[in-house]
Amino acid sequence: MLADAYIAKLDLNEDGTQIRTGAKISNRRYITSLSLTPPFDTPKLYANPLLLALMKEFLGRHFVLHTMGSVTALPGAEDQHLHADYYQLFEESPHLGRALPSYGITVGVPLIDVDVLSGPTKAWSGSHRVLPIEPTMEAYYKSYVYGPMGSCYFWDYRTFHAGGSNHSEKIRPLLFLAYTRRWFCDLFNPDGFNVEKEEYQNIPEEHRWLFARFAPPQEKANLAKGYPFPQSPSCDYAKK
Ligand SMILES: O=C(O)CCC(=O)C(=O)O
Repeated sequence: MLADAYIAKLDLNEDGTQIRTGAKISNRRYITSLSLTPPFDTPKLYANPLLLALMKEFLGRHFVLHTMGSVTALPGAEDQHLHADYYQLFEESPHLGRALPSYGITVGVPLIDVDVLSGPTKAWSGSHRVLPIEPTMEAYYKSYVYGPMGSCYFWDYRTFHAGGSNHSEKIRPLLFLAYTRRWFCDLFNPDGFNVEKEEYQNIPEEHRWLFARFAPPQEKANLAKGYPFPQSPSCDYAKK
């Protein structure tokens, strides 16, 4: 259902070579923002219990859904440029950056069955821990990540990766959900994810903490108290 709704939403030009509503990010590859409207407003997608448990392991208990969108690789899309989703924190202190745990994780959900030829994502394992980065990437193990429709794979915001070429005749949509520690904010992120007042009101109460940055001011304080994960004894400020 998500896949059909997404493909229907794509505004392709007449010869299918461009998507009018998305921003071009590389040859025949477009990023499209998604709003929290049906069918993308389901907790089954953004609040999958297994996924949230994993995110808590990586990000601690105070995390939020930072953004949600999709990257579409049209047939014939070429390899995307190498990039990370955000920088190392404290670049001026490389020894510190290398030691820091994750502050953001991007989760990719293929909306068709993707294999190694139809637009996998290439990721360079361990590159999130290296500063300065080795530009040829030869020092890191390259993986091709892909999976059947509805599966998911994820990477650290600092991991170098790139969308792989699409040699198939099908459009390859990859939905993404990015979870970050709640203090993180990327002011220059072009994905434009936003939750309108009405959409926020439609989020079931038990999941609103994930969207805390869109909450009305009076609700923010309560959300901070109501994080669903057990509190560590050394960190009880959220109770106050
Ligand atoms: O298309 C992909 O597989 C990955 C895209 C990506 O990493 C990005 O646009 O930031």
